[in-house]
Amino acid sequence: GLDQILSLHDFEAVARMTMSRRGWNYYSSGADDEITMRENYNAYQRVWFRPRVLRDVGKVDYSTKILGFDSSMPIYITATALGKLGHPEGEVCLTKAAHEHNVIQMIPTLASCSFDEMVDAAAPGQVQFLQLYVNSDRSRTRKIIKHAAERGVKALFITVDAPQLGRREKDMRTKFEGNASAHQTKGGDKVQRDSGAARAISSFIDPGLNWKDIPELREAAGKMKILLKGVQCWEDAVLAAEAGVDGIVLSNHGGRQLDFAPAAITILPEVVQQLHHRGLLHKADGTRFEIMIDGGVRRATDVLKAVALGATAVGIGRPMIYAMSGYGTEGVSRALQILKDEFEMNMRLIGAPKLEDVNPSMVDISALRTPNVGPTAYATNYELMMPAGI
Ligand code: HOC
Repeated sequence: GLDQILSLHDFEAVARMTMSRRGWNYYSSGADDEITMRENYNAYQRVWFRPRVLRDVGKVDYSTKILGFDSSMPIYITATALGKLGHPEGEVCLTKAAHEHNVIQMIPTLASCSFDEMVDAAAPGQVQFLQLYVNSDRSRTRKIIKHAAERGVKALFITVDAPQLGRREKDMRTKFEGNASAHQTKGGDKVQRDSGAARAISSFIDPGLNWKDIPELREAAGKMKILLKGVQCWEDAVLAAEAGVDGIVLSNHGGRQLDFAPAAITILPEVVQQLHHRGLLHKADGTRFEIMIDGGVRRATDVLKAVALGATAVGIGRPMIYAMSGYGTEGVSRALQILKDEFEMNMRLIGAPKLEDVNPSMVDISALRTPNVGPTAYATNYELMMPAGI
């Protein structure tokens, strides 16, 4: 049962054993040889702490603000598509658990639940962000943005790492039989039903999207914050800051798009440094150009490493979907509680009473660029990870 789940890994083990083959193949797959997907996880093992002692850690506070909005911890539930492949209630489970734990949910464009269902499931005042794929038919995109603003969404995350779908062979081997017609483009492009869930839902996305489109999207966003999700090098981080967006997510889409894209944590230090050198980290109004990262996060220690290196917050995707798949809202809630417990303990052990204390001096990144040698702790042996009695 749920009480035997001790870590985010355990949810993955349960999901693998209990999910439909289609669901598992969709969520767990990465692009090509899944090198980037594994590297996302492995890279965190090359960042070590420099713990401090005697710092009065009787009380620790890991609450923070993300884009100015309160969050109980420096994480958010990032967008993942097709939640009902995991659980019949779909993404509203994420919405409800996010509220219980005061964390922010990023609503996915390609969710199984409708956008309105996810907003309706939110508690009064609950902050939600929206991840957005830009449609080849821009009037549709403008309509979505307008509706999001009317429904109180606080920030838009424009996905920029997916001009075309990555090749996830595990997913492609499962035939998609869902009703994908809603996602057909206006021009009548055929949805390819015979090659995986991802391909069936992605044909409307505009590969022509480019930097010149950003001002218009910025304008359409109005009072909502706007960020680019899927930046993968410092040059583009600089262009994003110069384009006047509110921040970026360094992300390779969970290793599902370009294989051999770098893990976000490995490029975070140079992104922060280059923005800092150009005076782009702080905006004229005193707010920060926020840098978030995602991919491969399974532990609060991973998040603390990212925070130490300058990330505002870290997106967690697959682990939340796995928790939801096994146990619905309760599972996601448990996953978030596990992370809170891990934050509390690890902030004590590194000697950081507050998140502001988690700065670059608290990590040693000398091994960051050295590839892992030999087997890593990446848990591919799911039988070993499986908690007893499940
Ligand atoms: C070209 C569009 O984010 C996934 C989802 C959907 C991908 C659409 C990509 O499967 O990673």
